[in-house]
Amino acid sequence: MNAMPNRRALEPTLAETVVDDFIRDGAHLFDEALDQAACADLLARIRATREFGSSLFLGEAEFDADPQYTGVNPKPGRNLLERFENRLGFVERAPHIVDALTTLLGPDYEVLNKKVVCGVPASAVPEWLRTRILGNPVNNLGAYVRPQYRDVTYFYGIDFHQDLIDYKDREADFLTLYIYLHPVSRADAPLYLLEGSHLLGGSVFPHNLTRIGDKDWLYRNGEHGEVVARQRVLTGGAGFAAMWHACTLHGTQPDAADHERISLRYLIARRHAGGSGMDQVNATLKGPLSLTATRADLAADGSAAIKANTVLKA
Ligand SMILES: O=C(O)CCC(=O)C(=O)O
Ligand SMILES: [Fe+2]
Repeated sequence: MNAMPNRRALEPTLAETVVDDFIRDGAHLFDEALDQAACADLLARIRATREFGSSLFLGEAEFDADPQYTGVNPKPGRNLLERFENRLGFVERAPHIVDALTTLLGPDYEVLNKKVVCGVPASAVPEWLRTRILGNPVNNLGAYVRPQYRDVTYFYGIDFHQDLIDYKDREADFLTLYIYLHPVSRADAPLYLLEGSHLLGGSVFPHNLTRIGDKDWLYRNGEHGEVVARQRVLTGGAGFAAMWHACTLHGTQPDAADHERISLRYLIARRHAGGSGMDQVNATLKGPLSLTATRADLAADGSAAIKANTVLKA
């Protein structure tokens, strides 16, 4: 008699929450932080590999002698995380992370890519380079970084984009898992997520966004319609983790602090269609699940062909 009410009936499970959050917001922010001691340890090891200052960069003449805009991101054989493979268990085996990934992608999910991402503070960017990149939509600084340091991705802000941007002709069958290794405040280039923007499916970069009010953006994706997307600034402590759909718009402003911001970024995909939470999510999208072209901002050599940036106005 008087049996305790079933806890599940009162509180949604993590699996239910994750799918609901992806359907509604195109993102899930984890309540539970990852192991802080493990974050601090990994962060110290990453910081010990180099000075995150102006010594990262080529000189102007050196750069101009042979500009390389492509192939400048981490890749197999040149990825700092390969050195720390045995120190990533606090992320990859955290039960709540595994649970959420399994729910969305099935038990045999696949890591497509993982890397260290660094938000570079203005003080570290040489004057000549700052002048050159001012107002560019995608300030991935890989082109200007000395080759031996290209085992990390360096940003001086990136405009609102979908992570589908790097996957022309691939279905949005993956998500991004993003982890802060130290506290990230407004000044530390926090991620700006546009909640609900995934609903319109894949869309060519740069995106059609008009600010409405303090926090919202009117986002149009051509014939696929429009949504009002709420801007969510992801400030958080060490071990803060979030994941978002490949069609969810997000970006960062340049790091305004006097030190770099260091995070981990994973792209993780399902291996089979059918039966996973991602199928449920994708069934609700009103736009395309894949794109034959993802961006219209680049010249043939991979350099920026347009000067425009929306996230700077956020
Ligand atoms: O870490 C950042 O500043 C932006 C990261 C991002 O959105 C990406 O790498 O796709
Ligand atoms: Fe991104």
